[in-house]
Amino acid sequence: MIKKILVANRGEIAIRIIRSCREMGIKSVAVYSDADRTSSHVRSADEAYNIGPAPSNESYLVIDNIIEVAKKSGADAIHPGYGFLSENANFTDRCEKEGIIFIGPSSYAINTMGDKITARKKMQSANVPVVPGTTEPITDINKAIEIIHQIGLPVMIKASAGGGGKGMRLVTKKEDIVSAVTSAKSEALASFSNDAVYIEKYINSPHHIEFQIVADKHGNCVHLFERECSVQRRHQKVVEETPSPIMTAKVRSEMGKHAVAAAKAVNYSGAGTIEFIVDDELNYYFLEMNTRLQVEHPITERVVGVDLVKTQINIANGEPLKFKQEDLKQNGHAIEVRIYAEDPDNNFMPNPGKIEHITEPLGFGVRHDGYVYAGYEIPVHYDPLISKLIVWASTRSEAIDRLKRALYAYKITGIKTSIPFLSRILDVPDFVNGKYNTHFIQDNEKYLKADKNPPQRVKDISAIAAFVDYLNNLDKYKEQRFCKPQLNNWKTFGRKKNVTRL
Ligand code: MV4
Repeated sequence: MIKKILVANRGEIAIRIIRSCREMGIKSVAVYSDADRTSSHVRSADEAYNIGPAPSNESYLVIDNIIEVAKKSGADAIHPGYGFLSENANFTDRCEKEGIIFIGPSSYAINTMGDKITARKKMQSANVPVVPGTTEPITDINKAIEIIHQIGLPVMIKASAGGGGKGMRLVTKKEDIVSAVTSAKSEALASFSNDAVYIEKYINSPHHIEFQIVADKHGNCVHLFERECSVQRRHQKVVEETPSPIMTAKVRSEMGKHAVAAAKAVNYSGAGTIEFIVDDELNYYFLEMNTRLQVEHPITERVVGVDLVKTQINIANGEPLKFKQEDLKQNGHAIEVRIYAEDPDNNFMPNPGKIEHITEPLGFGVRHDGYVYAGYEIPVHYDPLISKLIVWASTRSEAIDRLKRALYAYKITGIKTSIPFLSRILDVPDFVNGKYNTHFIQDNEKYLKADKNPPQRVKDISAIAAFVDYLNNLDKYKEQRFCKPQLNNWKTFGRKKNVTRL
């Protein structure tokens, strides 16, 4: 039985995992880089250890350092969260070698799904629909041209080691085939040290719909329905919701069965996600499998009523799933938005810096998974995700109203955030009507741009508000100008290395 878990991650997801540990009576161990001494995941765990300098390849990605802390602290298991080492099969193998439970799938499942060509072959043999295309790496350009003639243009050239849009080329004209294959191969080699590429028919304006699955080590596997993730910007998800506004009961049930078949084909255990691209006629094709807990897992938790982190831990303990497929139902509607420290009105430039003030939204149907606090300085070294706002309501329309209300109440000063952009999305007619695909953001630019010239009355009110704030906080303003900034206790405390029991 797992008694102590090392959380090999930072920020909001580390806190999310620690919460489930505490509810299960499991001790938690946080790790932190030099840049993260003041991050609140350090405080929420039972113990915390420094694992190196700020850059993640010197801290959160260093397998030796994490294993060393696991041993020193006596952790019997490691939860990798998402990103960092979560889909690194070497890390999984190393944990096994050291007798530490890796809370996730086998290295075989990670490797098979991580290589897209191998995954496509596996899916074909399990009768899971894949996008028409090749299941062998392109070695001969003339053969590639021949295949493209059979499939028909347009096609996508994709890196086998890729995913999330890297090493991908769209080919619309015959003349471009050779250069697209050549450049995709060299980009794949540079990014992944693997130049294998394959061909897929291009699916125009697809939806990104993914299915959550969980599988235990006794051969039981169920799906927890879909998440609609088509609102994306540069392959970054912005809004996720469940149920998908375009789904029908029949297609949902078929896709769910295929998602389970996909997981079973690699003997999967743990929580995972099967990504599909779906066209307007609801034809769907396996795209890739994410062999980790995902950022957007809370919407599934809310609608299905299952704690996915607890489920992962129970599976790692060797327990059978506590529910069968027929026990699971979708209840109501959940939407998540990702709040980033970035300036939506300046090309989404990352905007790390010090949070002056934060008021988190509360109330019925609102969940806020974050990690920042007033006075906290967001490090430049990591993903600029500040938090995730998740709302639930019995209908989609009420969920949208609730999310608007929560975003209205959410106040962060000191840095720019994506909050205003997210609010604008919720007013776009195509979003309100649930009629959107992966082109949503580019198709709705005119609705999503900030009004550069607010009405005079808004400027007047802002000026008055700023002046009233000044009058009410004369002391603070003086202090800012003439005093040294107050020493932050957490910074002082965090300066000691290998602090236990923070
Ligand atoms: C595609 C596609 C159209 N046809 N494959 C982008 C990220 C990577 N996971 C796969 N991606 C796509 N693959 C074929 N055959 C369109 C995309 C795509 C996309 C997919 C999901 C969500 C957002 C997207 C944005 C642009 C392109």
